[in-house]
Amino acid sequence: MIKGLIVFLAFFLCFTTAQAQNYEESKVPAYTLPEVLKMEDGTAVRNKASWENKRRPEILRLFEDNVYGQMPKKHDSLSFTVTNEVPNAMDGMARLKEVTITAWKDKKSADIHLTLFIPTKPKKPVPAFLLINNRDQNNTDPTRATKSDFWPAEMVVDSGYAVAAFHVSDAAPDTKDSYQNGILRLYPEQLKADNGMKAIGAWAWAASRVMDYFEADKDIDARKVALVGHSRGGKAASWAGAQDQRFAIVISNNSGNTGAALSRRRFGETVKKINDTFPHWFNDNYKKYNDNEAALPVDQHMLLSLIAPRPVYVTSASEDLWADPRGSYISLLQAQKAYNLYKKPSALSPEPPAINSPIINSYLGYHNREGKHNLTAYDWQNFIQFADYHFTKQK
Ligand code: GTR
Repeated sequence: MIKGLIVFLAFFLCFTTAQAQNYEESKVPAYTLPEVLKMEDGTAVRNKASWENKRRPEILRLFEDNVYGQMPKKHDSLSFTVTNEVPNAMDGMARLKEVTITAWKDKKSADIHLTLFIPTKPKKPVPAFLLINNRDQNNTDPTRATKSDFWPAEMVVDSGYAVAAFHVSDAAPDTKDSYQNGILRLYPEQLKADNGMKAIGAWAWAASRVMDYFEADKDIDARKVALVGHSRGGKAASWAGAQDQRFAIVISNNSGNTGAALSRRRFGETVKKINDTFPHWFNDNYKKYNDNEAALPVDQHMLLSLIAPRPVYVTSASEDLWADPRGSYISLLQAQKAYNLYKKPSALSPEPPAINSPIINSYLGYHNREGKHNLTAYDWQNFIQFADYHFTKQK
């Protein structure tokens, strides 16, 4: 009898929690987005100069304080150690380099392990794709015994790009009890601050250290690096790209809540849901906005606007309602305002494009792939076309 009651209660709780998330467009609440081009004091931003000198830094600070946490700028030193090199990897198509990037601060160090394939054919330096890998390490197997569409390295190399990846666990292990054991060991003060960096910030920080390495590797054209992240990795890639203007292209794949999707729409995953499930991703201040999105001084269109004038590509998947495809597209549309200051053309239509109809020839690119939440060969094919367009065809 008691057992029956407990089973009933468990089902009831699961059911009501699942019901709490909205998947109906008609139930999206009315909302007002903060203006990309209006300062907190109400001053309008009319040109590049006031965007770059005033509004952009203001938005960055708002995201640091209220969402992702501070991005520590200082370390004592950085070293790069090539731990393995295979000149004829991928049947001669590429040179493999495995590199340990070590950051030192206050006599403490943290390692980020980079796997990098550089095509042997084209002239050096070559443009590159960097993936923040939030899935199993096998997805970026340096031996290529395991191959995965999550990181189709052969396809990327065959298209004339170097392809690289690091795993999020090096920067911050992805649990609430262990995220402190990566690069946050160098920045213990962050753990005590309400606006302190947590896991997503740490992953973004690590992407920038890889960029430091690229700048030192003569085979890589560091001015042509596309940063890719999927889902939680896509949130980190967007934040890294917003911060670090050395990333020439930013690709936010199925990044959803606190990635590309607008929080105020409360469609699919919400701020409360993400904070409750992943308390170690965003800073402590962000918890104040649980069920209180209207009080946020930012929304995610402002994160995308920070990438301007560099090309940005956002994706959704048709069955991935949790990540709010429509809300991600509206967010991208709103970010256009910053691109307009630079007169960077956009081919975005007012309504989201049909499924599997990518928008490539545009500073703001997008596709909604048919299928589930994932990073697939289809997605990568479009990333490559987007990079081809911006790095070679469109000058
Ligand atoms: C989900 C989470 C999403 C997304 C996803 C993923 O559980 O709610 O925000 O990050 O994980 O990373 O695949």
